[in-house]
Amino acid sequence: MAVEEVLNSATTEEETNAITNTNPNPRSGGAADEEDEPEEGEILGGDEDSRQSTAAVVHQPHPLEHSWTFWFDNPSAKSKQAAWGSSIRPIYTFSTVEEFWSIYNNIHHPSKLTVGADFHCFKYKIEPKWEDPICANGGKWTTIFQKGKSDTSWLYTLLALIGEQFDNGDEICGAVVNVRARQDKIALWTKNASNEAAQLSIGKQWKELLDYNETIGFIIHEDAKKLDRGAKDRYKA
Ligand code: MGP
Repeated sequence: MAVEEVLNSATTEEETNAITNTNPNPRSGGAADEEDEPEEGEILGGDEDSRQSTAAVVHQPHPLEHSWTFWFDNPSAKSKQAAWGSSIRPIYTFSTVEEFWSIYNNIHHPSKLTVGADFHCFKYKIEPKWEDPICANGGKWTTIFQKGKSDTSWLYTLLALIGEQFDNGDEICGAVVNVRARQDKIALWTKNASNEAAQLSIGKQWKELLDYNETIGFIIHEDAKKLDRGAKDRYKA
């Protein structure tokens, strides 16, 4: 099964649990136990080969094209005195579909994060900072959501990233959700801001994936460094 199919099919908790279930005895416990109880006189054992192959499918991990790292910037650890970024921490690196769901299902989604939090998912070994050498010449597309309304778009963005759904996926560094007092923002960071065609393709594809109808802007990190909040959109999609 292709990675995209696994990702798209594993969106319910039930299915996720099926994929991530590591219980060595999945038949134990619960109502299913009673249904699975052998009838008196039933021959146990059955088709051993098919049981083994089913178990193999359930436990076979599905590797992703890239490894990804979740990073978190805790608002209470941010300090006006400290250098920007000194409180950003890598949380977990994953490289299979199963690992993704096991972490995603056990962390707060944006609507449950405290105001000021930044939650990132970046390709392994790329730091979510302008200073990272791979991000340095890049920029970001930003989508804006009403407060507490970014959970679904955040999940769709993550699935698009790890499922390699962008035509110019090599251009992508990662994504971040910023939880702020009045709104949530999701930004998609890319590598080569000067490659206009690639940036526009990513921006348009991302909007389609999210079904996002507003115009979005692309800001080059160099401009943000120099002009801070005065930086203007270099591209629009
Ligand atoms: P931000 O967090 O990307 O914007 O940058 P936001 O969410 O609009 O602002 P906030 O105040 O609501 O958090 C905010 C400021 O953080 C920037 O103007 C920079 O001063 C600093 N900053 C942000 N980033 C992503 C970087 C970075 O990668 N490197 C450095 N040195 N500073 C950054």
